[in-house]
Amino acid sequence: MKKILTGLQPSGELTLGSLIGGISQTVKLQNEYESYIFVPDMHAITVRQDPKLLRERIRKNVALYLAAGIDPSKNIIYIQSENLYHANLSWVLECTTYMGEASRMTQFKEKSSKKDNVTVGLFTYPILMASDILLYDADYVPVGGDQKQHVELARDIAERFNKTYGDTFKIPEPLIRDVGFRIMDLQNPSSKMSKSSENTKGIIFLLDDEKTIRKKIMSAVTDSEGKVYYDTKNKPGISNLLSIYAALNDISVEKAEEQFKDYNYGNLKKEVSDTVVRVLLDIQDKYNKLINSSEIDEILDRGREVTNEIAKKKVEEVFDKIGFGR
Ligand code: ATP
Ligand code: LTN
Repeated sequence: MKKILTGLQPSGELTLGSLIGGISQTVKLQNEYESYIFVPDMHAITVRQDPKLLRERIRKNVALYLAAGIDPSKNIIYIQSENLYHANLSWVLECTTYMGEASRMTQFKEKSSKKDNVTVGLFTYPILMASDILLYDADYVPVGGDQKQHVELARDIAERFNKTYGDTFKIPEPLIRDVGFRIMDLQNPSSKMSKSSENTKGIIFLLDDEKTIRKKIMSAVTDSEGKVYYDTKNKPGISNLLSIYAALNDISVEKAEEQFKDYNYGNLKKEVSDTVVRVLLDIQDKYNKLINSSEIDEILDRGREVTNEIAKKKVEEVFDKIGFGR
């Protein structure tokens, strides 16, 4: 069976973008693949985190994965920092990566240009991500469009290592969902809906209440043309609403476009709100039952055990090949 592997950072509250671009892909694929989903808490500290909040969010992430349909009997679910091999392999991979290729990462360029105290960790972040992927010989990595370049870097690193030391790593491929691969901010539809943005008016969090969800969608920025059709360049706001609707109802954007072609913007927003509310209230209901349960700890204990065993073997193989130790 082929393997998929993905993770969602606990660096902020998960959003509708995280659900559509991240979790829901794994939910769809979990029956056909051996599936790994984890919480990359070590990635989260590339920017400063409050320790108490970070710990809360790690647990919240896991509860949300489960509430959104990740089946613990079909997935290995774990926390990155509970497996020390991730950081171990990452060092070796840092020494397999050139400054030039790491410097080309768009996400680093974007994030570092907006901050004052940029950490070295933010720069080497994609290499830790390569380690996450290569440790488990993942075939496919379901991610949003923004992470494609990082998976491509993991491929390049794996190929280089294999060429130098002999066949060691599987070459992974990104798996980008076609509909809604990039959900945009409702107030600023030319930028990604991001859990780390300062202005939360344009972001739907998975745990927002019904009133807030409706208010945010009804006040989404659109355009003055008054016609509903998909055109991300000239109509980013309307296109985003169509993408959200299509992704959550599992239909094509064309079908959504056809369905709403005679709607005015107010009615379109109302329909989109109804869909988002339906999906998120169902997730929240399940989340509330899970968040304080011991089920989460049992699942994570199992994940820690299984992944440590797999990762240990891979790291020992790597250390042996590069000549470490006695
Ligand atoms: P942010 O920039 O919001 O802090 P991130 O990219 O670090 O977030 P994660 O929550 O770690 O986000 O991402 C989990 C997955 O969801 C990734 O595969 C990412 O590509 C995807 N994703 C996040 N936001 C969006 C979005 N707005 N549209 C589509 N996919 C998204
Ligand atoms: N960088 C990713 C989170 C992430 C990840 C991974 C995703 C860390 N390690 C390994 C897939 C595979 C993000 O920001 N969304």
